[in-house]
Amino acid sequence: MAVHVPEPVVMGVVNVTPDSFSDGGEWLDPAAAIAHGHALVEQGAAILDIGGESTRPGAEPVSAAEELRRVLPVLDGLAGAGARLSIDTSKAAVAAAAIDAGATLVNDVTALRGDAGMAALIARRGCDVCLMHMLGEPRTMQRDPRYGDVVVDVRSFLAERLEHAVTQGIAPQRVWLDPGIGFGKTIDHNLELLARLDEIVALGRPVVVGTSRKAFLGTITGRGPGDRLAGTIATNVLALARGASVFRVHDVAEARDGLLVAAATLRGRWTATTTTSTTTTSTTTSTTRTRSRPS
Ligand code: HH2
Repeated sequence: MAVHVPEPVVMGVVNVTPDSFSDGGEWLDPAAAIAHGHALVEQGAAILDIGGESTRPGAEPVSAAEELRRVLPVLDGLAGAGARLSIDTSKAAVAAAAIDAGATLVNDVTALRGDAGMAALIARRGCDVCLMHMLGEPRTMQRDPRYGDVVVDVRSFLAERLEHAVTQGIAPQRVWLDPGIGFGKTIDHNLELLARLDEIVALGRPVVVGTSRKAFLGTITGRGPGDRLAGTIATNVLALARGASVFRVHDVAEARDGLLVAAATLRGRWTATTTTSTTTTSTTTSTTRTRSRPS
């Protein structure tokens, strides 16, 4: 399996919600969410994914007004923080206000199926969009999900959504794809998707992976949401090796380190990082070295 190993991009999660599955309520206060976003940028997040509605299994939907009330002050506070801003929403009204506030990526877990106005908005505003696979909807999605071949089914769904986006006027190079780990999937479905992620990467668009702290990691390791970092990094490294390029994580510093070392190993090329403080702040030197390979 010869797969191109992309430069890993870390997307840090900023959940401005009372009920997210792993950090619900921690960043509901706008000042706390803004400080958290800045900390994630310091740790190496190139993108901040800001969301005001939980999509955990069983979550109840929230109104656009409430979502906006949660995310807008946080977007304002993080504009100019040094990372791209992504809005995690399936509502066009929320996406439109977020774009006005500086977001350049719309992370739509419904893949343009949740709001009839979303595709036209993204086409008009010329921003990037992440289209994610989900079977059903968050309230019911974990009730006995079934597929023929999960990878084939998810891949054809994403191919169809990519085509739909393009027919709605969204430039194909603006579209990122995500298999939707944990969204209407059993543990076996998640593991099969990760093991055969190269088949999704073959669609030719950047692939986003969101395994961070998810339940299947807890099922395998016996650990609660706050103790699933090692499992998260293992899945991110495996996904990188299969060609994924964007990693949506809660624990940015550790994921970034794991991905940098994995990418250097897989590519035989590395860049030295000089640590300039005792915490997580660092600057990267420009020297890149290539490992000599035995002929
Ligand atoms: N996972 C979650 C939310 N948004 N977006 C993409 N593209 N991919 C994902 O895997 C994904 C996502 C769920 O994680 P989290 O935001 O931590 O939880 P909650 O939905 O409960 O807020």
